[in-house]
Amino acid sequence: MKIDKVTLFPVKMPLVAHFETSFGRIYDRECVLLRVESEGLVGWGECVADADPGYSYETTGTVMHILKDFLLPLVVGRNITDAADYQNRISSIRGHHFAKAGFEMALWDLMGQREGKSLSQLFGGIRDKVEVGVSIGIQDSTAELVKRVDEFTALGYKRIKIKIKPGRDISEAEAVRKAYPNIKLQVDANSAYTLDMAKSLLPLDEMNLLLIEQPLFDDDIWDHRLFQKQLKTAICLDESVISPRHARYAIEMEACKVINIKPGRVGGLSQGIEIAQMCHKIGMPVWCGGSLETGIGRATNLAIATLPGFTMPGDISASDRYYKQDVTHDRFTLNADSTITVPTAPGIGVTVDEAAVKEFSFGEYQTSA
Ligand code: OSB
Ligand code: MG
Repeated sequence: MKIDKVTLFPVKMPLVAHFETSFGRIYDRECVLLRVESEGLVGWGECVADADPGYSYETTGTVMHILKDFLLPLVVGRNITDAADYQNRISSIRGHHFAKAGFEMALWDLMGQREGKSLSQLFGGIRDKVEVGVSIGIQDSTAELVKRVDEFTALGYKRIKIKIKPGRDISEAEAVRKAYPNIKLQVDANSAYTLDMAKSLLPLDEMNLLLIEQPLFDDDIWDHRLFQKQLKTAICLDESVISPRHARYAIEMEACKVINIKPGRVGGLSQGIEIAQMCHKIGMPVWCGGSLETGIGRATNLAIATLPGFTMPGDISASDRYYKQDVTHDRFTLNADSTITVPTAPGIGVTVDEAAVKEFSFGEYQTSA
């Protein structure tokens, strides 16, 4: 695909409700959207950065910088044959996976449109609906958290994830477990504990959780191995698995029993697919994580989650859970069986509301061949 023109839109979108993790609370979500023109087609991608370097070192600002000054000059005006060719061309850039993944997403959209195939078809997906859950942030009180869980279970979500942090962990999980003795429940610490502090999490091991997500440092694999040895419950790595290579390290070290795949974090859909295939081969379950995506990233997350290895519910909730106004005309809704239907139209399979993109944008940038 000859890359003719790229427009970057850093956007700031109000969330329907604040979202709090162990690294902070947000009321709006920032990300960078890419509009890529190629051979008369328009493809869209989403870089899942945020305003602050809380989840990752990448921010809206670093994504704009890396794309403008380093990545786009390597691809604009070039003929890119596929995702492998793209990854090869940008391999001189270290890190910055959100930036890399955003352009790759737009490339997949273009390739799908050219071939008249949906992303799920291009990836070799095997389902038309994906089992999903909801990720609930830290609330002002435990009672408030249980109320939020009540609301989401009433909407039909059959898998609940709650965010935890030191001092707001056992009490929160216990309260939700007591209110819902049989619900699929998991917790996410977003790297808030040291191995030493993690001893305080041992009571979680008696609460029949699906998994404990990223309890230790964001760049750690070894200490997770040591903590996993102390638990019956599966540790799931999120932040630490930044590439297929890191997934292999985690598997070989027995640092986890499950992996959360986020295409952005691992540097692109192609890299997420590689991890999924690696895990599927050895029978390690994976699921698709989320980063409060717009309709663009949500569509591609659904597509990758149709691959055979994705056997656990994803953090891919309905559009209403995040945004009153999205940047796609299409909105995703929850089916009665706690699934979301995967787009079938060519490419990402959703249509972008360009007026909404412009409305949320705070400084677009354009470059062409
Ligand atoms: O750690 O999984 C995470 C959101 C932003 C950053 C990190 C995470 C999350 C979520 C939300 O848990 C998942 C979603 O609903 O998109
Ligand atoms: Mg996580």
